[in-house]
Amino acid sequence: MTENALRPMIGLSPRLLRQVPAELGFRGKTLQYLEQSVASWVMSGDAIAVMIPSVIRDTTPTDTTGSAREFAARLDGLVLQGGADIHPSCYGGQPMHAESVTDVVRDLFELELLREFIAAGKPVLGICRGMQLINVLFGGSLHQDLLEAGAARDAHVIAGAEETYRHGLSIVPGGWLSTLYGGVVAAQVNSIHHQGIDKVGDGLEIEARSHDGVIEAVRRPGAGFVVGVQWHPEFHDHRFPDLLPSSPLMDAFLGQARQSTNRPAGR
Ligand SMILES: [Mn+2]
Repeated sequence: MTENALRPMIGLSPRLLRQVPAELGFRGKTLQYLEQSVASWVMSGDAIAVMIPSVIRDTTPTDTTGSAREFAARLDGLVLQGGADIHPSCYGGQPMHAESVTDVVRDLFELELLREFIAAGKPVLGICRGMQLINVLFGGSLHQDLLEAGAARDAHVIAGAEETYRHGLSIVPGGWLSTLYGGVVAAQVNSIHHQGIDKVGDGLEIEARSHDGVIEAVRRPGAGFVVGVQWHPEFHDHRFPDLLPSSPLMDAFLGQARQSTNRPAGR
């Protein structure tokens, strides 16, 4: 890098908190927030991270395309955090669980961001719900509940053990992910989800599955960087040395992001 080179600036889409605890003092307001592990993970890779506020108010899209396009033009990559279930209407399904926590406003905003960052040739990385959203963007569908659908043998989330729950991962031999990890084909990953990919999106390739067959990583092959992982690499830190290291994945993502930062300062 030249001495003028800028570190990549990575956009993180927010989680939305609509029922704010009274003690926080935001009566009737919606909060947009980051879970700090994901920002720490991005910034551990010699990048800076910013949150991209949702520009959709309530359920009315407000100039989403223009704003999302400008974020995509100015930032060097996009990371989608985990969070609430994706509303089934996004993939042509009917909600099977009225009690499910969904937020279609966030769904629409993140789909728009994904579309614009991919169109701009900027790398995108989806974590958990973010992987599922990449799948939906490319026309795929989801199991609304893995166990209920018979798509998993074991639960992929254990209440109260979120960060410490893990399962086996089978990485496709010879695939992009396995190559990234020096040929590794078996690992352990943190798992916190009850939904998962059903129909794989058009043009996406499966890079890894859980021990019981659930799709845990997808990637769009070819130029660019469109990758989603069902596990939480941001929680795979020094506390859990037995889990798949998270830095090769971030390094690969930021390697792509740096290609868009190789321009003079003051752009
Ligand atoms: Mn899992």
